[in-house]
Amino acid sequence: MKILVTGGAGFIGSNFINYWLEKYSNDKIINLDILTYAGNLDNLKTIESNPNYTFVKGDICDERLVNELVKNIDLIVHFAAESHVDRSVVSCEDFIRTNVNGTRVLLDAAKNNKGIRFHHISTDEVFGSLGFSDPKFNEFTPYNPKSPYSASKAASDHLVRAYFHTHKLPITISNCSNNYGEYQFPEKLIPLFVTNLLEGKKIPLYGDGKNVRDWIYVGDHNRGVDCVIRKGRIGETYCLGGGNELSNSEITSIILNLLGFGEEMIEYVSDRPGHDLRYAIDITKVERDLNWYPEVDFDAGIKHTINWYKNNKEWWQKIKSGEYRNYYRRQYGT
Ligand code: NAD
Ligand code: TDX
Repeated sequence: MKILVTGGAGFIGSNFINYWLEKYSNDKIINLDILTYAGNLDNLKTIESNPNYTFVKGDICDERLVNELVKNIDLIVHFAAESHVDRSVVSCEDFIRTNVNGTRVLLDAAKNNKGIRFHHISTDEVFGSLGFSDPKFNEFTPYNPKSPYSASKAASDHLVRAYFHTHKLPITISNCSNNYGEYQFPEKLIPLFVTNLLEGKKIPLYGDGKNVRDWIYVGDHNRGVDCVIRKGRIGETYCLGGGNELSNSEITSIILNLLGFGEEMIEYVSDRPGHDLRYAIDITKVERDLNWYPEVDFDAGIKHTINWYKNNKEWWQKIKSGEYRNYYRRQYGT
């Protein structure tokens, strides 16, 4: 099989490429990534000389390039996106451009070149925000995105489904909860807090810290994507989640304990505007239909992740001393 992966130099996409080429060593992957601040070829060092892997630096919004690349492709796995909610609060122009129009460009290219299967990577944030005692999100939950990021992802999900209904494009969608693991860009909660503590810096907890997320190890997410690609029904959506609901305060305490720091390292900062209270995913459908369930328990996953950041300081120090440093200064004034 020949696969076009978009956004394969990011956190989840690079994990997917490493996973896929190890498991399906005869498949060929083209990785189309423009290398925004979040794209990093260091994430792909172990496979860069694999003859079945090709990297193309380019924009998913570039119709000519995308049309060229999809020739002879069997499957598109679409990870490329602007992915950070806080950035979408500051400005959402890039989010609309990449997440909405970029997805449209890929869908058109798939439509115009018969026989291409399209798998779209999406998020649980399209469903909005749960109260503490609300039932979890599932495949029937109405869309109700609240941030500019989640609104752009919801728009892309709707477009993908519209191309299935209107043009009979063979699509599937997966909506996953919060990922964690190695190579996650240190702007997201877990890698930001871990790397700050490793540098002896404080950790900025938004609001009262009571917001809840459902955490999944990135490798479990990508095994789920694999199951949806191989066994999912065309036209359908699959919700993937880790079954690990934790408040941000709970996550913070776990990280502080594992790194041997106390609560004095917490800096309570103003809340994210429009901060979604709780995400949680009901995985009944994927367990029943695809026999998929997360395998990495949170205690083991977070220890593994923290150790990875401890042992790979060069990877994140390079990022934090570059463009990201200016971003961090703007956000937190330090
Ligand atoms: P990331 O920000 O780490 O990586 C995104 C990648 O897309 C980067 O390599 C970037 O260079 C690339 N990219 C951005 N704009 C592009 C463009 N115009 N053309 C080509 N490449 C472009 O993101 P991530 O956390 O790995 O998320 C990947 C996907 O998974 C996204 O679609 C995101 O919405 C979704 N998702 C993420 C999570 C999570 O917890 N991180 C959870 C559920 C779903
Ligand atoms: O410095 C911080 N302090 C803090 O309290 C950061 C960066 C975050 N938080 C809080 C906000 C959230 O409640 O931690 C929680 C997690 O925040 P993020 O890591 O920014 O993730 P989130 O906003 O939940 O979105 C993530 O999961 C769903 C990904 O970034 C999305 O791409 C994915 O779709």
